[in-house]
Amino acid sequence: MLKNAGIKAAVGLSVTLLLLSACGESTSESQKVVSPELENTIHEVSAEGSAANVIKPHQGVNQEPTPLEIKREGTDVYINMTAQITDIEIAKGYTYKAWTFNGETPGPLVVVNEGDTIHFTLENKDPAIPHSMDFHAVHTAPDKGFANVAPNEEGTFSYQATKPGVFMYHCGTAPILTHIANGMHGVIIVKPTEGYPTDQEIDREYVVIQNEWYKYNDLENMTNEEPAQVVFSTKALQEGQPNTNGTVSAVKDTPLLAKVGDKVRIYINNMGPNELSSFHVVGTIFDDVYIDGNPANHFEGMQTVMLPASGGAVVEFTVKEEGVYPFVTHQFNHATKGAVGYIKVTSDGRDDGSTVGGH
Ligand SMILES: [Cu+2]
Repeated sequence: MLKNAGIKAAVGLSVTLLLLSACGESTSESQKVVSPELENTIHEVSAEGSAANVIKPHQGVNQEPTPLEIKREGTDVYINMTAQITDIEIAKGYTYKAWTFNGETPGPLVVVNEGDTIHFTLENKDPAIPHSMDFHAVHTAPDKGFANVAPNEEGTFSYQATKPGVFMYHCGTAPILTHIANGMHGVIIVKPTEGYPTDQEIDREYVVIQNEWYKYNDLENMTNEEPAQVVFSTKALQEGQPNTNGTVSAVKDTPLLAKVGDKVRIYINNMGPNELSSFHVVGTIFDDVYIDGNPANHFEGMQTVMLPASGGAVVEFTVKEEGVYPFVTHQFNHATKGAVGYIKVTSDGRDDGSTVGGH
């Protein structure tokens, strides 16, 4: 259960308010085109412009990524994660001093089984700001189960994952928009006890996550403006799969692979924090879709799946010919800001080394 939550929550709130008032000033933004590919223009907030919005205690801090610790004893799952400040390249040449879980944005993929009890410990390595964890996969009183953990402290919380699905997790510390948009979000998959009715048909499965980036640590911009980048990342579901941050072009530069005839499953989730995703794989129709990843929400024959901010799905489709299949959010203003990935389909399911063309 919870350790010292009341005191930590109170300390956390006051520190947050102090920081809010201390770093509310915005800096001038210079936008430039960083990628001329096709008509895609990706507007970027300059790294110099953002440096002034790095709060003082974070200046010069770049904490090494920390591997996720996850240990199982029967149906008890012990998960240790960190809140930490780590530089993340969000577009080529642009590093964002992200507020992260474990030094990744999105944070590390967590996979548990329906019915598991999660014993979650958050170690807050951030020297200045309280953080917390809000798992959408559990029922709990948020002021207890998702309470703030003060800088340089640990908090431990327990709850059960009773519903299967592809859920978002995020930091729930105020202002939540700042914490999510600065990088504190990720995916927890709760595998259904009975599986999905189509499990036996699946040849490959991947995890894909969409998120937005805004002007660095600027709550006004995050609240009132369009995202500067909208990106896809992939997280390794099995050993050997790519595991990327939310970097423009990450899943184009390292495409997902499949073999002709494969039925591919993607666990997809949209972190937002503000925008919808209209998830579509060019050149395919989804044979089966499980909205939010719950087997009860089974749809067939869908072209595009709408994901609200925080929403997830399991989508399954068959790739019938060799080629490169882009996946996008069909809100193309966002696709042009980076939200395009590739699935490369070859005769043997391996990367044949050919250059992936444009789309
Ligand atoms: Cu946080």
